[in-house]
Amino acid sequence: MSAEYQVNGQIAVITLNNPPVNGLGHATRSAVVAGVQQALQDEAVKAIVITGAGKAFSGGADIKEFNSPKALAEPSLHTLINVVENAEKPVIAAIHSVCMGGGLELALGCHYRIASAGAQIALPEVKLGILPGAGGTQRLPRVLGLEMALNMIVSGNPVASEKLASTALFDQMADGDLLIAALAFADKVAGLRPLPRVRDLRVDYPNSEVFLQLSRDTVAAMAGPFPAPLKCVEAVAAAANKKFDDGLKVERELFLQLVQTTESKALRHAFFGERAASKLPDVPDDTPIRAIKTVAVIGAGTMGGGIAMNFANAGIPVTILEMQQEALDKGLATIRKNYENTLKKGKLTQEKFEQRVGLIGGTLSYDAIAQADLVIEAVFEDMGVKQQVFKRLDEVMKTGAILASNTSTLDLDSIAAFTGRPQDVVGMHFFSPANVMKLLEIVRGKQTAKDVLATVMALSKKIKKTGVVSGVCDGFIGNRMIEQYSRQAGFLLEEGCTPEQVDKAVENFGFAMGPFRMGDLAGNDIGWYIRKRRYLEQPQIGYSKTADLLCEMGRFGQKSGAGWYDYQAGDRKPYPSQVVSDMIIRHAAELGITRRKISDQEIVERLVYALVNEAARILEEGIATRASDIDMVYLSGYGFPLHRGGPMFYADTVGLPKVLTAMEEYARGRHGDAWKAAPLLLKLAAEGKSFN
Ligand code: 3H9
Repeated sequence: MSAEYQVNGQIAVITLNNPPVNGLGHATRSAVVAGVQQALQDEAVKAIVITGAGKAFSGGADIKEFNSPKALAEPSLHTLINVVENAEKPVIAAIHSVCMGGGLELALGCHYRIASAGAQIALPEVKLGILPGAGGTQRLPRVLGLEMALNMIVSGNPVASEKLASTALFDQMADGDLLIAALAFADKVAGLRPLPRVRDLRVDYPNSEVFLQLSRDTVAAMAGPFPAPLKCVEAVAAAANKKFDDGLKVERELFLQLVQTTESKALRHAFFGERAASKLPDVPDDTPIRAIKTVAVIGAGTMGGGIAMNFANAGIPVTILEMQQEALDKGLATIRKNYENTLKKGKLTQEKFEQRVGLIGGTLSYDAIAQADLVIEAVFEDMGVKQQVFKRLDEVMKTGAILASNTSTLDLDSIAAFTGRPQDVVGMHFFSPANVMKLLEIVRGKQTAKDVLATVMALSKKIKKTGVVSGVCDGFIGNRMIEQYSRQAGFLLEEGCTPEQVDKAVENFGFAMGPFRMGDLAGNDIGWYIRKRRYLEQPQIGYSKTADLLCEMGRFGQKSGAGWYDYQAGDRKPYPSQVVSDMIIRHAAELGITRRKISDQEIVERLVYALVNEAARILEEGIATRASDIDMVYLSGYGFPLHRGGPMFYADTVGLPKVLTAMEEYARGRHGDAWKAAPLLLKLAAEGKSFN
């Protein structure tokens, strides 16, 4: 059922009922229009209340219908709002929990609005790359004023209903039961005429053009590659400068333009991708989860400390285990310092600071963590060390505890085999800095139990991470792909690029950081260590030796004061390095390579298509559940540009046949073997299909 109709005395109550958030899809819109018409025809009915069942008034238009015929099918949201606004009996919106987007636009079309405290009020469309397209940009400024409305529309951020209590948005705040209050209010206004309509209000703002110009300048500077924020300003400007109906036309035109943009499609893809990632086809939503009330972390290094902070931030007590008192003290002091910095920046209250610091303890004894519900190992990336830790954990941890490894490359199934309870072992691969980065790769071993996966996926939401499940393979989803990207970056140096040229090209494409600046930040020795292992295990894989030569020079990156770039003391700014440039040119000469001028387009294509090709294999092998999971890994953990939607979405946008044609071209160059197309990519391209 998409909306229920009931008559309560003289008042008709229409309850939106389209779980999970009462999205205004076609069926719901139709049901509400039918309800209003029924109420208008029923002489016994004097007023109409519209409210929402469950956990929302309404989360807005049904995003799943966008770009489908249902989105525009009559009754459209416009028609619905017109029917409500032109009704001859008062219509009252009874708002609670969530009132967003089209939901708020519907409420603004009602004659009166009554709200419970704590409801989230927002026009979040800009976050989906669009603007409120059902009158929100014209009506909100009429009740909140130009400035407050513009801020809400351009930011998309929710405001608590009680903060808007004194504005013309709400006629009354409900104390106690919302429906009882709404019915009483409806009785009170049932006979009042004329019916107030938001569209009839004026947008009063002296010198509005000066304010709007300032807003255009500020928003243009902040919007980056996204067109929607500036269009939001344009639509709001129309509310100030034009008659209501003309303003609506401007809004409609801008909405239709934005909804077709790749940027908006990418944002919507990311919205649904994030939610889809928390679901596994063979782990049903009702899988029981284990209670995680206490957590232990093994290792007080940068990673262990960052991981611990996530749990303290979520109010979960966490104990860090170290082998030496000195290392433990150092780790705990670093955590404290991190929190102090946040406190100093005013991003944490004193009370929260003390609470969080108080939730993190330290120990040198395994016995002290035996009762933890979850233990996460964050020790040195070496199988021998992991073996010692997991054997010990198997001995001491209580039955039912989840044993997680933060390994980024090692075989989780081998780690699980060090214990007598492989079903309880799972990978929780955090990304550095672990208290900041959103991504959490959840690694599913062959024997990982379903309730363990369900628990960790639920926990990832609690600690505000984007959890993505990966099967077991070298590097899992993210690092396995980045290896191909890094290989291409290395080959490009030999063939003619400088590190700064490569970095600049991918940063212009939209990556947060190019591969060489990233290497200097993360530490070039990490990749060196992994490659040394690969040279033994998989000698057939070719790498550029430039990165090894760099490490042999002791240039590990920012931490050693020099890497691909030079650094000055106390400054993280990278300066092009003559020494590195000489090394690259010398090495290319030794290989007999005639260096050439390489275009930015080639740089970007080689790096990004290398990701895409490996991702196609990952998808085909079932390491990732769906293409959008891979996009979520890259958007939340590797700085892939959000407006391009992730590597798979981007490849779909380019067109898979075009991607393949470029790959064939690169396969004719050096290291052509790196461009052997993944069978899935070939298949989809041949069938005219896409990844997503
Ligand atoms: C709009 O209104 C356009 C108009 O201006 C003009 C039109 C002409 N549609 O986030 P959660 C699903 S644009 C369809 O995990 P929470 C979501 O996919 C719209 N589905 O829960 C998920 O489904 P599943 C403007 C939606 O409690 C489930 O709900 N509105 C929609 O943490 C739970 O989601 C927005 O941009 C939707 N509109 O947060 C609001 N919204 O279980 C976007 C949610 O199958 N939504 N779903 O994975 C949100 O910000 C949050 O979902 C909300 C709930 C705060 C509502």
